Amino acid sequence: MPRRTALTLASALALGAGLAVLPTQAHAATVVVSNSTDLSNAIRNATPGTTIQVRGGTYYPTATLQSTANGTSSSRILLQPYGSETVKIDGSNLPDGGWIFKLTADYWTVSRITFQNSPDSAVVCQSCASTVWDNIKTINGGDSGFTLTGDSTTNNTVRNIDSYGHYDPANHGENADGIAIKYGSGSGNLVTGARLYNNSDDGLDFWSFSSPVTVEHTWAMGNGKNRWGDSAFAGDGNGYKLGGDGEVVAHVVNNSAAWDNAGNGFTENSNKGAIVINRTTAYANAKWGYYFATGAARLGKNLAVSNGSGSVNKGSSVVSAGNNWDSGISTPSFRSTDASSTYNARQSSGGLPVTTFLTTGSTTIGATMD
Ligand SMILES: [Ca+2]
Ligand SMILES: [Ca+2]
Repeated sequence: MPRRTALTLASALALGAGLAVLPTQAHAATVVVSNSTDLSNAIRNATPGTTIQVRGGTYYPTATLQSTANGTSSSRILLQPYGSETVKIDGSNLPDGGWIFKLTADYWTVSRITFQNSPDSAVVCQSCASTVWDNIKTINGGDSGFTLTGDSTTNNTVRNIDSYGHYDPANHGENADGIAIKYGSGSGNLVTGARLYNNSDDGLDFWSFSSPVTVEHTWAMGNGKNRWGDSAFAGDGNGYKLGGDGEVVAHVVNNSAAWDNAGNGFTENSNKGAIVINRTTAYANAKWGYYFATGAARLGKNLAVSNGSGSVNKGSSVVSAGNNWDSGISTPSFRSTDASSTYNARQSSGGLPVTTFLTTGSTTIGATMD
C-alpha cells in the first residue's frame, strides 16, 4: 500500500485560515508490536490510517484489548499479523468474565488473528460501523465467539471466520454461540464464508436484533451437543437462530448449510418477519430441518434430508416453493455424507475448504457447499 503524504504540523500551521479544511487522516503510521502491552496500547491509541502489525506468537493480555478510535472510509485502521506470521491472542490470563477484544469503533479491518480461551466472549464489536473481520478465528471461549451488538451496528462484514468450541459453564451452555448478532440494530451487516461448529448453544444467533442481516456461504454444524459433561446442559443447538424477543425482521440466508446440530437446522425462533431462506441445505439435524411455524418466511429451493423431527414445520403464512418438501420437487442425492473434509484448512484465498459433502450437482436446489 502506498504511503500517504503526511501533513506536518508546521505546514498545517502555515496554511493559516485553511486549517478548517485539513484532512483528518494526517498521520498514517505502521506500528509493529511484539508484546501484550504494546499491542494493547497500539489498539487503544490507533488513529485513522494506523496499521498495527503483530509479530508471530501467542499473546496473553491481562486486560481486555479495547478501542473507541475510529478510522475513516479512506483511512481505515488495520490490525493484522506481521507478514505471514501466525498470531494468537489467548484469554487465559484475563480475569473471570473478561473478553479478549472489545471494539466500539468504525472503519477497522481485523485480519488473520486467532482469539482463543477467553473467559467470556472472545470478540465483541459494539455499535460498530463499516468494520471488516477477515479470516479471524474465535475458539474455545466461555461465551459467544464473535458478537455484533448495540444500536448503530451498520455495514459490518464478517468474512471467513471460524468460530468453534464455545461453552458458557455458568449457564450450562445456554448462551455460547459461534456468532451472536444480538441486542441491537443497523443495516448492511453481512456474514459470509463462516464455519460455526461445536458450540454449546447455537451456530449463529440473531436474538433481539431488529434489522435484517444477510448470511451466505456459511456452515453451522455440531452445535448444542453436551461435549463438556455438564449434567444440567442447556444448550439449544440451532444451526441458524434467526430472531427472537419479539423483533419482526426479514433476515436473509443464502447458499448455506446446517448439519448435525442438536436443535433445528434453521429456525425463525418466533420471528414473524419475512425471513428469506434460499438454496440452503439442512441435513441430519436432531429436530426440524426448517422450523418456521409462526412467521412469514420465504423458503425457496432448500434441501432437507434426514432431520430428526422432519424436513419442515411451516405455518400458514410461510411461502414455500421449489424446496424438496414441496410437491413435484425431487430430492437429488448427495455425492458424499462424510463431513470430515469440511474441517480441513481453508483455501489460500481464505474461502471454505473444497468438499463434496452434501453437494449434489444440482443447479436448482440446495447449498453448493462453497
Ligand atoms: Ca440458548
Ligand atoms: Ca444462542
